[in-house]
Amino acid sequence: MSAAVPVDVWVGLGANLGEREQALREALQAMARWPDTRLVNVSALYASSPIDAGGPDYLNAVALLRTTLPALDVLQRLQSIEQGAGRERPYRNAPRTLDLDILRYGNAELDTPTLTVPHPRMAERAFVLLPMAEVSPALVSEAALQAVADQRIERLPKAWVADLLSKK
Ligand code: A4P
Ligand code: MG
Repeated sequence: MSAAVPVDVWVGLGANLGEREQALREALQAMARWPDTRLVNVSALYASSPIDAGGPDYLNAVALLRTTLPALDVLQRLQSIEQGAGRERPYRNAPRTLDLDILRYGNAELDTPTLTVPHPRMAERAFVLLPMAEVSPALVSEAALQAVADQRIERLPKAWVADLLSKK
C-alpha cells in the first residue's frame, strides 16, 4: 500500500568492513530501483573514525529519497539490502559491511519497537550531519555542525554519485 503524497526520506549509509565503496554504491542503486521512489540527492562519501564503536574507519553518506512507500516498508527494504550485503550482527555497534538507517521520514515523529524517527543519535554525529547538510542545507544549523566539529571526518567526492540521481 502506498501513501498518496510523496514524502522526503533521508537515509544514512555506513560501512566499515569489506568493499565499503562498492557496498554504498550498490545500496544506492538498489534504492533508486524501488517502486514509487526517486533518488533525489546523494552526498559525497565521507571517511570517518568509528564513534561509540571500534574497528576500521567508516565510509558514510546520506541519500534523499522521495517516495510514497510507508515508513515500515522503507525500513524493511533497507534491511533486505543490508542482508544482501552480508550484514552480520554479532554485538551492538559491531563493525559492519553495510548499515542503512532512516534519519528522517518527512516530518514524522515515530517511536515504535522497530522504528524511531528522527534517528535519535543523529545530532551527535558528524558522519550524519555533514553529508546531510550537503544534501539538505536547511536541515542542519551552523550550531549543530559546531557541536560535532571535534570529530575526525574527511569528504571524498566520487564522480559516480551524480550518475545515480534519478532523471524521473
Ligand atoms: N531501528 C529503529 N529505528 C531505526 C531507524 N530510524 N533506522 C531498529 C533504521 N533502523 C531503526 O538496527 C537495530 C534495529 O534498530 C533494527 O532492527 C531496526 O528495527 P541495526 O542496524 O541492526 O543495529 P545498529 O546499526 O547497530 O544500530 P544503529 O541504531 O544503526 O546504530 P547507530 O547508533 O546508528 O550506530 N561511526 C562512524 N564513523 N560511522 C558510522 O556509520 N555507525 C554506528 C552505528 C556507530 N558508529 C559509527 C557509525
Ligand atoms: Mg542500523
